[in-house]
Parts: sequence; C-alpha cells; structure tokens
Amino acid sequence: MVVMECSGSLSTFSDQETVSRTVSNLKMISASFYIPKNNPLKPLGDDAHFICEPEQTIGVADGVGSWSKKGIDAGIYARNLMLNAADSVRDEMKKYGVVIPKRVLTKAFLNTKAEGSSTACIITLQGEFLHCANVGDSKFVLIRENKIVFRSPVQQSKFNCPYQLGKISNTPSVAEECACKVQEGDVIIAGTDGLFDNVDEKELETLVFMGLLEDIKPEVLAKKIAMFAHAQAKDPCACTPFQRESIRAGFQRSGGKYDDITVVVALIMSTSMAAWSPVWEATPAEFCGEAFDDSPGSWFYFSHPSVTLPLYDLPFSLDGPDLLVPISLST
Ligand SMILES: [Mn+2]
Repeated sequence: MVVMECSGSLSTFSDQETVSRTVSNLKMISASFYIPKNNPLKPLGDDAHFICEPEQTIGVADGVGSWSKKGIDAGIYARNLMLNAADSVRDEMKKYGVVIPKRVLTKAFLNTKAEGSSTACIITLQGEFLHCANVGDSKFVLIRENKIVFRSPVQQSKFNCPYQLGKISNTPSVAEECACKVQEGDVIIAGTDGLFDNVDEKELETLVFMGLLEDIKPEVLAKKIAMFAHAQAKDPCACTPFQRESIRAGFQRSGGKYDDITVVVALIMSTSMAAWSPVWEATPAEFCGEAFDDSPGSWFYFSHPSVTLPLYDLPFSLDGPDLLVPISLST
C-alpha cells in the first residue's frame, strides 16, 4: 500500500485499524454533481457514486460502456456496485467501527449480480488519513493551498482500457490501496474519467481556488467543476488531457471526450468548524435536485446535507426537476 505524507516525506504503517482509531478533529464535508451523457435511452448514464456522510466515506464508479455492444447496460452494474458498497460501508462501521476500502470493494463486488463491469474508487477519512482502494481510472486528487499534492493511482491495461471489476473482468484483489495525510483546509476532488480526461490539473486547481475565494459550498463547487468539464467535453477544439493521452498513444484526436461526468467535492474541516458550517444550513429543497440546460434532463444534480446515495433507480420524469430527488439512507 502506498502511504504518503503530503509534505513530501514518505511514512508507512502496517496496521490500518490502529491508524483509524487515531483521535482526530477532522471531518469531510462532501457533495456531488453528476452530468450523464445526454441519451434518452439511457438517461442515468454509466457513472454512479455515493456519499456516506456519517461514515465519512465516498465512492465513485464508471460502468464500462462497451458492454452496450452486447446489449448490456453497464450503468446498472456500476449503480448496483455503489449501492452495495454503501451498504458495506454502513455494515463495516457498525461491526468494526472502521471502514476499510478494499474490504468494502470486495463485499460490494461479491454482492453485485448484474452483468457488466465498472471501475471503482472508495475513499474514507480515518483520523488524519484518507484511505483509498481503487480499480481502474476513477480517482481523487488532494488540493492543498491551491496545488494538487496527491493523486490516487489509476490502473489501465492500455490507453483508454481501465482495470474494471466484473464477473469476467478483474476482481478486487487487483485494487490498489493508498493513504495520505490530510489537514484542515484540504480539498478532495474525486471523479470519473469524464472529469479527469477533460480537465487539466491546473484548471482544476484554478476552479478550486476560485471556489474557495468565493466561499462557495461544496455542492456549488462540484457543480461548477462538472459544468466546466462538460463544456470541455463538448468542445472539439479544447486542449484536454484526453487529447494529449490520445496523441501519446498514437491516435490523432482533438478536443474533449464526451462522457458521463461525476464530481465529488470533499472539504476537510475541523469538527468545530463543520458544526456551524453553512453546508448544514442548506435545506433539502434547495439542493435535492435540479435539471437544466438546453437539453432537458441531461443534467442531474444530486446533493443534500445528509445525502448518502442518489436513488438512481427511481423512475422519474425528464420533464422537470421535481422528481429528481436523492434519497437519504441514513434515516
Ligand atoms: Mn467514463
């Protein structure tokens, strides 16, 4: 496992559970924004994510779209995987008082019966450390004082072919684990390749810097970042990480990559600050759901002060925002 002190010195520890019990006054305040590709036949896209606020754990997943050639919707796999992961997170905390991401991923994988495959990244705050288990190219970055100081590792077998969990794909045994020390004021941005393939690290740093300057809430920052990624994704002239990686891999390509875009923003705050944070004053009605832009139904906004998981399988109308309501599984 990679364990990183973000000051630059490398530290190691052998017993994750010992570390997890370290007393800390840090808390993650998390929110998300999801923009699925505009496809009326598949309005929920291939990405999925969850936020387990009481357990201080988040997860993102990206169903592998090429399953559609076999008539399989990998978004269902990704959503089931994240639902099962959120269940495992709550079980782990109840039983052991600690969340171990690789164990969560393993349980979620074993409980997911859908056809398909998906990348997955599970991130949890334990004491002063973020712990992560990852399969594939979803990831998180840690921003401190306007600079990315840590990136979780990504895994792909070749260009644009990420490792993936699935019955005939990889198992969680390939998951890479990492940990990094965090401090108050750090910002974690987790997401799928729809984010990281379309937004440069410098751009991400600037978006976060501007957001913090304006003192915006995590849900607003997540939305701004997702909107920027969406604009890049649809711009045939944008200079993007995906364009550069394509050329490096020998493909002529310009512009962004049109893809589902998941952004989760987590602010590291001290518990005393978090207690009066404006985030907690947000009303569910204000943040429960939004659909906008010129293509109705193409943008879904899932955020809630106590959100744990968007209810992706809820049948809803694409005509208006009213039914785009995430559920809270914490009640
Ligand atoms: Mn993707």
